[in-house]
Amino acid sequence: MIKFIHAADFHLDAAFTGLSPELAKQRRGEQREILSRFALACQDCDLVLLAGDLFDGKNPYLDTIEALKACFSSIAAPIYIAPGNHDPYNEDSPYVREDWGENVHIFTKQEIERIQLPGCDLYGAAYTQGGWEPLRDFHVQDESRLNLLLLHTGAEYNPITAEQIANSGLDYLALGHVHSLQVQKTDYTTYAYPGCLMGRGFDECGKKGLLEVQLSKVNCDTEFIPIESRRYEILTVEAGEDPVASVLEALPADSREHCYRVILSGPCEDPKLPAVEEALRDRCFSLDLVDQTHGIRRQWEGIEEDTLRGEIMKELKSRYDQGSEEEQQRILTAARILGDLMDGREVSL
Ligand SMILES: [Mn+2]
Repeated sequence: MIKFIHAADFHLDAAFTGLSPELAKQRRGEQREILSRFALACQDCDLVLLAGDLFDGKNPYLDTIEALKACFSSIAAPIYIAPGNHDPYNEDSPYVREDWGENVHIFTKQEIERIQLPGCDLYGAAYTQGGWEPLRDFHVQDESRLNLLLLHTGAEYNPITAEQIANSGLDYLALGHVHSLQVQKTDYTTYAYPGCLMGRGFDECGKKGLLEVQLSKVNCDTEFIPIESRRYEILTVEAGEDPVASVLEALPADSREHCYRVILSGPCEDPKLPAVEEALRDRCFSLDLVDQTHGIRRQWEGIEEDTLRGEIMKELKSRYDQGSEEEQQRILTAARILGDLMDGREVSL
């Protein structure tokens, strides 16, 4: 059995475009601190597999390069890197320019290479320009060994298929590119994306981290290990009569550490956005407040008119009055959406 760490998509020095310039700078600094927590999680393993996109672009800050080098040198295990589409292996890549230390091996070619290690055969390839099918005609060379493949790949660049994975003879396929955690199995092969190491926007919500894998010929145990970091969270809150109180009640105790998108929803005459914003300012690392409330009085609005709107509202109201509870909910939603559409408001679902 071997025990290894599988991580990917650090995206160091990402722009954090959703934050103010000061907060974005702070977050880039924090990315470097996260590396030391990452290194701690890599103690006590046989291998570290990094499946690309460690850098967000080809010109990371020097401080970032130094932080990553320090991270690598504090890890006892050998580290293998398969560069990704954000940090492709080519002549002006930091992977070429810098000396990453003796325990770091970087795959350099857009073709699968085999490295024979004491506990396993490790295969890997770099992303250089994309446009190939890494697993086409691939099969491991020695099925009696533990076989691992490290690869940064996505459907739009270097597609792989479930059938190719199933025919690969691999025990574990360590992937990068997809920023959410995914662990899947064929009859024989476990293939996984650990997700990104830290969130950078509301499309990367929740806890982020790495996979710790214990692999033998008969078993594969994967454990997700979160790396403490600021999270992105989306919170939908029924505004109710007192939107400030509703939002404060919905926020978890550790909200100050994290980036929040708070969506105010439901019927509400006045969502009191400035007051909500003021109340939340010190309760979140960053706040993106979205108003999706709809006015109470807008229900059946225009029903008295002698217009198309009036006719539709009368029809809906009569169905509402005779409908079951479930139908009434649907009719209310329909009436609200119709009202929004006819008034040219943004439709809130
Ligand atoms: Mn990526």
